[in-house]
Amino acid sequence: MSAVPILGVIEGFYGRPWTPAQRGRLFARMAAWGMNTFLYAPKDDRWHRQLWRDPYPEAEAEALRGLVEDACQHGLQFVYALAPGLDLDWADDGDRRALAEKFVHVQRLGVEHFSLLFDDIPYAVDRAAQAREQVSATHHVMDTLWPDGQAGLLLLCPTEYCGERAAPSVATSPYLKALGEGLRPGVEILWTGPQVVSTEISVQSVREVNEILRRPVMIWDNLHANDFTLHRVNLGPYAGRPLELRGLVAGLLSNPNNQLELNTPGLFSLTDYASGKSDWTPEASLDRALEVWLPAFNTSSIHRVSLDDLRLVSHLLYLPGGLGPQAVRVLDVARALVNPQTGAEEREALVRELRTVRHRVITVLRALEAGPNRDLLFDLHPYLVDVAEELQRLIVWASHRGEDDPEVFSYRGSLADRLMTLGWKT
Ligand code: GDL
Repeated sequence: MSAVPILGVIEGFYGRPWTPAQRGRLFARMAAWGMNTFLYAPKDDRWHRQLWRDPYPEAEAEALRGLVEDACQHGLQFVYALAPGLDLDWADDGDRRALAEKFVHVQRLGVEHFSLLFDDIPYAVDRAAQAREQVSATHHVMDTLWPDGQAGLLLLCPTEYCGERAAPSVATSPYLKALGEGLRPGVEILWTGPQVVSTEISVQSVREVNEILRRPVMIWDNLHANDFTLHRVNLGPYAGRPLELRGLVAGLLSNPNNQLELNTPGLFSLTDYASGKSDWTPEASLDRALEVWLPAFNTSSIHRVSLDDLRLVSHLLYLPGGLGPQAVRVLDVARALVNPQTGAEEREALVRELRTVRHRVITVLRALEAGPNRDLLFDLHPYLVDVAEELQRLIVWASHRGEDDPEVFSYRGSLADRLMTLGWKT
């Protein structure tokens, strides 16, 4: 039994939205794991954000209707989000009308729960005034949708949606204060924690924001999001959130990796956290999640993937806050290998260790290549290849030291890789 009333997934990332078939698979998993809410907010559905005023064309409208039905059949609340903030002019009657009409259009497609997103838009000079306009837009939408009183969820994503965006601070932000004072109690407010991608969300930080917003926040969790980088995918557990947090929030919604098939560890572990007992730990939760995920890897008779192999893959591609324990070891081994002080004998042992790691990564890759689960293969392939290739280059280089150096260090990364290695801190 989940300790939070609203538990689910946000399709809220930038980039290619999921397909109806992908969402169908997600809904089945969410239902099986005990989640109850799906927030539809793909930044690059044009009618969600760029063309927010326009109704969905016929084919897209039918697809949306089908999606709402699909969610409903899986027992999930489907929340439709509109993101009008890029150019909504609240002083303009036409825009007020357009906003109301768009929500009614979506309501006619069967949607019962709604959301207004004002994230990632320019700040007004007077932020409190900006908040008051957003309050007024939200109430206008509610009154249009529900003339007899609120009949579904209404979620609002503020422009200051995390601690680092609150000015001058969470406790003293005129913007957050105006939202808290102005918004009707039935409106839930989304919050990503201290940062956009919060590696930790403390109890104290949530108490602070709840106080100024005068309600428990609904967490929009970007812990597993990866739309801001090509360099990583997040296969670690739900972590960095104390269990006590569950009693302080209106809900927990994860905006996960773009690669749908790679979200089983993070999403399963989130549901596991939501219903976890006092001895719950991220590490144990990860193992339970990987057990659920493992059969997806063992669909061919040619290669077998073990739970240990999968744990290794998860540790190599872990969480934004840090590497998994086995990746920490791999990095230590690699550092020792490139250290000129390391003796020949030790080097051999280190190379053997890296070969084993690489072999296990390749085993996972081969198992997927041989099986029918192409979606999982294609989602995971780039990341496994990336790790295996870099390990191989290191192994070849280390094995040839003292001989003619093979050409393994020609630079293969991008400008972005080089910028990342500059080592400055924000
Ligand atoms: C954001 C965006 C979100 C994006 C995420 C990670 C919120 C509220 N908005 O700021 O769409 O996926 O960062 O890049 O999180």
